[in-house]
Amino acid sequence: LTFAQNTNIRLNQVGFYPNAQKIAVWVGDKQESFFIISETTKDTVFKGTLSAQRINAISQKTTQIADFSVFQKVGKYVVSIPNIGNSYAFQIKPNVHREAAIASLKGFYYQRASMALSEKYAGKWHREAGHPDDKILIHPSAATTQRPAGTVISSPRGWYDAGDYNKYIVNSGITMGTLLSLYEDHADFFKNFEANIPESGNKIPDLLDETLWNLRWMLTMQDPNDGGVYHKLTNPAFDKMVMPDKANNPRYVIQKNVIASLDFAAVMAQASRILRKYEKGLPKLADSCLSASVKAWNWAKQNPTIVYRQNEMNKIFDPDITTGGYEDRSDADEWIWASAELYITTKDDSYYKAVNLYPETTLQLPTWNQVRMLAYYSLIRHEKALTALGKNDLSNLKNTILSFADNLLLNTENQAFNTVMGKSAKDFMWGSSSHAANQGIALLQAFQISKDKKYLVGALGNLDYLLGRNATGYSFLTGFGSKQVMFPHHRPSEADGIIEPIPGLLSGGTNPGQQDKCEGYTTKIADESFLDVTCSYSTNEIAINWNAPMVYLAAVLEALQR
Ligand code: 9MR
Repeated sequence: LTFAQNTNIRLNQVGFYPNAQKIAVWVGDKQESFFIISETTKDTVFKGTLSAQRINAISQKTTQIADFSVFQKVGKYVVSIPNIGNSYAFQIKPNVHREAAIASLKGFYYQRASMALSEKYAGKWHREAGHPDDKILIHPSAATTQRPAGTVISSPRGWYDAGDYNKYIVNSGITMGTLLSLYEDHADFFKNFEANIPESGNKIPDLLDETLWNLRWMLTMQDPNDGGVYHKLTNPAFDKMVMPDKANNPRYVIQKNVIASLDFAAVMAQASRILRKYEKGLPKLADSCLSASVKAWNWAKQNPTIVYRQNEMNKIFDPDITTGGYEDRSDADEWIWASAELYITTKDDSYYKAVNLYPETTLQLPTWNQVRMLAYYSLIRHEKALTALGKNDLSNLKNTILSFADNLLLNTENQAFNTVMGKSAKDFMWGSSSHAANQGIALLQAFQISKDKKYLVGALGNLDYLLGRNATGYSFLTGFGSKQVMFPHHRPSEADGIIEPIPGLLSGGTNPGQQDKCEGYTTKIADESFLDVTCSYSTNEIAINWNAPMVYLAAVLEALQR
């Protein structure tokens, strides 16, 4: 224990469940053995042999695995490698990720527009209300006879998308779908899961209370005259790095389009069936969601070619809009998602038959522009409640998800960090942390289908990745771990004058694209390209569609592993 800390021993810096896999990774020259040493007594409590060396397929660096899974005693420890040094301290205990799960849900509360965050809930990060959004202008791209350009509408609430203060329907789609699916998959677990938000203690689980803040905003984004849904509510250009209440530029709702409308339709259909059980406390909301969903679906059917192309739009309409584009090239997956959710909720076969739900195209992990798997997760989850038509396809569909998950697990035991994440450079893109978390969700879905523990092990490994067992050595969840992200690209965290960033936010993570062109990158190696500076929006921003799978992964592992 007299050794110095060596940050090249990589592990989940929060800790491990007593009866689960426990792995640390040594990045460096060949070593022989390792020890687990108690932080409190300084006693050596476990001795192990490091694995054979592995070569990182991306960086060619060598690693060795320290597997101490068989050591199960609750406590606080370090991994020690003779002549090398000690790891950061970590815990072994039940519920070891409960705080991270709660904090990542609480992260959404900190993103709330249109309300003050009081000290009671926000602690030292309390702040003034920003963006009342009760006087929003109809942008010329969204003008109709009933709502000509310049018409003022009210569109309050919702979450800020990310480090910026705009609110985007497409990205709200996958975010809400992920959180609502988390609820549907583990409703019982959320009976006892409070995040100290203003609604805590009411009769609705905090997970749903939090999503309601965004759901109510989304409902205002539908044009009541025709059912089409606006792409986003935004300033013309990104705000400076100021607090929300200091960002007072005029805001607009922008062009209705088919992808925003279908994402909206999917979310509203799913929300409707969930909120049906809470009708007493939320009168008529389930009905409103369902009729909003159907209207959006019908608008999409009537306007299937209207897509969002920001540059094209700017050639025609003023003012120019330069904030996040969320321009999706393909709508096939949004049709699949909306039809599946409407079918599940209404049991009306015509939605099931309306689109080709099972195209031959390769299945891809969910992301804001790829939502097909969300449909499949929902269909499988609701198997028992489906009509005969849908039930018929279910065994094939389950096999599809299982083989997708098997493919994720393939060769994990040879990967440099023994994680599903990071087998190839393709895993590292803008928002790669959410890719790791979404891989985790796919594995957890496979576990739900098969009850085969290997999927659980894979999912937990990706949580370990996010909390430190990775090539950067960072824990990507603000407020958690020993080597924390301190300077996320996040306006409130930058502008509030408080040293610690707002906690419970998932940094986008490693991305060799380096699109921000900030100074300070030391490498272009795909699994190492990360910069903890505010400037680096392409590696170190935060976003709601990244936090949602983080909540899912941490909460479900808590539900299953404890
Ligand atoms: O997450 C989005 C990523 O996939 C895109 O490559 C990137 C550039 O278009 O935009 C990301 O989304 C950003 C959005 O456009 C605006 N708010 C912040 C989002 C996260 O960086």
